Amino acid sequence: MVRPPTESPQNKLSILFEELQKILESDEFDDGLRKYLHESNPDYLRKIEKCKKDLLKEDHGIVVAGETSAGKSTLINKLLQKRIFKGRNKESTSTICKIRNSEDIKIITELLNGETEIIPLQCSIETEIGEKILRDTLKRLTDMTSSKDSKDFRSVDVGFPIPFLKGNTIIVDTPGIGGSGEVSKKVMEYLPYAVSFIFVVDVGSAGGMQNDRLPEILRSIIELQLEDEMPCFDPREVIFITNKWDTIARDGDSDEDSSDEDQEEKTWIELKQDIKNIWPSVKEENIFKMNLKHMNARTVASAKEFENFQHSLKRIIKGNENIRLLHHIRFLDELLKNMAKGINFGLALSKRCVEEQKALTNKHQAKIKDLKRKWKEGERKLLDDIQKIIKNEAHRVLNYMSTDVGKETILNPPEQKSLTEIRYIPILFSKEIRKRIEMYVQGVLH
Ligand SMILES: Nc1nc2c(ncn2[C@@H]2O[C@H](COP(=O)(O)OP(=O)(O)OP(=O)(O)O)[C@@H](O)[C@H]2O)c(=O)[nH]1
Ligand SMILES: [Mg+2]
Repeated sequence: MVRPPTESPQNKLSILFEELQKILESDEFDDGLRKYLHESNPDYLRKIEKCKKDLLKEDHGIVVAGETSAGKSTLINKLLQKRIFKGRNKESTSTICKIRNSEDIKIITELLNGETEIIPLQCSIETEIGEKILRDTLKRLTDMTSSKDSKDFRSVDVGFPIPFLKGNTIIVDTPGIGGSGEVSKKVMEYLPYAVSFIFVVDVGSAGGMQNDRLPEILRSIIELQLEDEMPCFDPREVIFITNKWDTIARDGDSDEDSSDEDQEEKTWIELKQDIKNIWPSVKEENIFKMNLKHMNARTVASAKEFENFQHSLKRIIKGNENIRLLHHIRFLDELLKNMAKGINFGLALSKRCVEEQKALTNKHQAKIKDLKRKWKEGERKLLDDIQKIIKNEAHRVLNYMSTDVGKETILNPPEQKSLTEIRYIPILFSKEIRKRIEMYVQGVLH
């Protein structure tokens, strides 16, 4: 597949993703931040990888897909108002055909082995002859009924002035699903490059939607989406064209009581329900009822329906302009915002820790200070109390000692000899008196 040029915005964005990836995987990116980002953007590393891969896809393909002979190539002719493909009654489109807006008419082929070749075309698409030259060239390159070699191309890229195709949006014609295996494989391989789909359903084919091979593609698309391989694809913007309503039998097979119109209306309601069942996100206004081959004055309803379809398609094309770039820029922006939030959150958390620790230390210090203050106060009070007790006790003792009973009890305790019985030798006598007073004081203090 063609890669965007080095200087292209896609490439620059891809480099940005690569740098971000390195930062996110480095040790500097701490676990707290990683955890934060996992919650805001689950699986962010895998998604970045997918973004990088998706940005390398140059094509914004609106892929026209459906069963063989459903009318895909006819639809594209109608859209371009040019008969660039020849309608065939049997399986015809053999390869992916990308149709893009380009000032000059040009065709580039890509072989299955990746080799590309420019096919020179000297004509103007605005002239009938120029249109025929292009049709004949494409017949040779994309139509298996004309050339067996056309199967060897992986894709054929055709450009000419198509004003309604904006940006790098392209319309992609695909081989029918249910055709020869090898061509179906090309469609499946191309699915991840699609940003939108137009599914064409042949209402006249036996069994209608029940037997259609379309659900195979739809299932593959759902799987690709689940694997994040089509991040820019919006399943609500899928278009279903139910085609070939003119081929529905009006031969009296229907109930006797109901008219052909009633029967057609019943089929239409059932078909819409079948489509909603297999693609629940489809919008009712994106299911169209058409006769692509016989769109003329007689089929006014079909022509009106085609106009509505063109409006829807133009809206989708406009919505898909630079879709890949915008989608991935939005993801990068969200990721960076969440990283910033995560970093701020981490900073706030660590700041809170420091502040909390500081507050705790202050609290402890205040507590210690308070304890010291209380201790000082207590100590003083205690000393005061002791002093008071001592003072009071001293007073009490002094008063007691001053009384006759006191003097008698202190100086003549029962277990000691009476002072009157002690021989009076002044030094020894005064020593004895001091000893008896001390004995009393000791007794008071204990
Ligand atoms: N009766 C009828 N035939 C139609 C209608 N639309 C397309 N056809 C015819 O159906 C045949 C197949 O049409 P294509 O446009 O080649 O179909 P396709 O889906 O591109 O087919 P492949 O490329 O082989 O998968 C052609 O002969 C068309 O003319 C329609 O509304 N009614
Ligand atoms: Mg075709």
